[in-house]
Amino acid sequence: MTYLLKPKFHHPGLPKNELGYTHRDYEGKISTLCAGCGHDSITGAIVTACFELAIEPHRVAKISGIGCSSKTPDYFLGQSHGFNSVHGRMPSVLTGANLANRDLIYLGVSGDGDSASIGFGQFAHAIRRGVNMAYIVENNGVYGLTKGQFSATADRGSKSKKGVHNTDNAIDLVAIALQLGATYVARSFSGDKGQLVPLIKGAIEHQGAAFLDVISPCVAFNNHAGSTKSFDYVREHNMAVNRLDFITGRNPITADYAPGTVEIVEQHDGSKLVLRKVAPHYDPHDRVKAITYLQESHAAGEIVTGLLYVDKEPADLHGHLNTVKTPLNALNEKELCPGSDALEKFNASLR
Ligand SMILES: Cc1ncc(C[n+]2csc(CCOP(=O)(O)OP(=O)(O)O)c2C)c(N)n1
Ligand code: SF4
Ligand SMILES: [Mg+2]
Repeated sequence: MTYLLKPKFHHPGLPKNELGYTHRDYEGKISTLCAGCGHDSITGAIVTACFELAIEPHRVAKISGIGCSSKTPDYFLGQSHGFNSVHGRMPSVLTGANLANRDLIYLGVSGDGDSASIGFGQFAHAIRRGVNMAYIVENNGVYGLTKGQFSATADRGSKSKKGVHNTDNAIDLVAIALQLGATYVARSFSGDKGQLVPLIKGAIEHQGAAFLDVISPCVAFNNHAGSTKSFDYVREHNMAVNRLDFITGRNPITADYAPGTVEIVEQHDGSKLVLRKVAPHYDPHDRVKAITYLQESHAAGEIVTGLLYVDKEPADLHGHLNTVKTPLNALNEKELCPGSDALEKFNASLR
């Protein structure tokens, strides 16, 4: 893969977070994506979210598949663990890593081709198992890396750069994630940093399967009239269900909200999501209503963005399997191999 290292010098006056790190400490290599690609804005939002959350970089594992979107982990969190896997296989690699070491923060980065076509089964199973992760799809409606073929999230009737109409129905990954039991489900737009950064922070702090679909226009192959994933189309049809600030258990990031229009959602780990409602009566705690709302908005030609659903008390795969609190990769030989008596007892329990 081509890459360009970023020069290390930076302004000595750059603000630092509570760990003493600057924004620059959360960046990666210089992006080689097309100038103006939505994916670069998502990279910027991830850097800001991790800086503001004061995450220790060595506690993050960023895992991706193949595609322009899956290249982006090279451009953020240069001091974190990273694994660029195979097309559509990010979810299973992430699940395995998470089972081996539950102490890391798992950031799954994928594309719409990666997750809605070749990796659709993998996406579905990681979500339904409740793997503790922030799963981000950078959704441009095309296979950007392989020159702009329609992906499975391209809307029926949308037009390619060459003027071809898409005749297939679209997969809405947000609707599927809701149906499969994800405990944090949101959609955003790469061009809306004010909405995207708090949604990423919420997904990272959420202790369960968090899914975030980010519409991210491909300026090379999908930013023309007729595309439903272009900057202009999304700006015209975007309908935000809430405005969101994020407060960690330790440190208020922002508390600038008008009383009476705000709802504070406390997550399991004590971090708080502050929802500023703009859509009347929208309740982000009701899965069935979220699914209905999504369908109604889609029928009305709107793209709903914001936090659509959050479970305040999520359970994750480790909880379902009742694994020990110590990460499995930290267990010693005696703990992993408790001896022949224990094996005999276990075998007897299966007879
Ligand atoms: C097993 C396999 N099949 C096909 C490919 C070719 N391929 C590489 S990237 C890609 C699609 C990428 O689309 P998407 O995930 O939407 O990412 P984008 O480039 O749009 O960000 C395909 C089909 C591959 N690398 N591996
Ligand atoms: S081809 Fe599209 S998705 Fe890939 S880098 Fe260029 S603009 Fe971004
Ligand atoms: Mg794509």
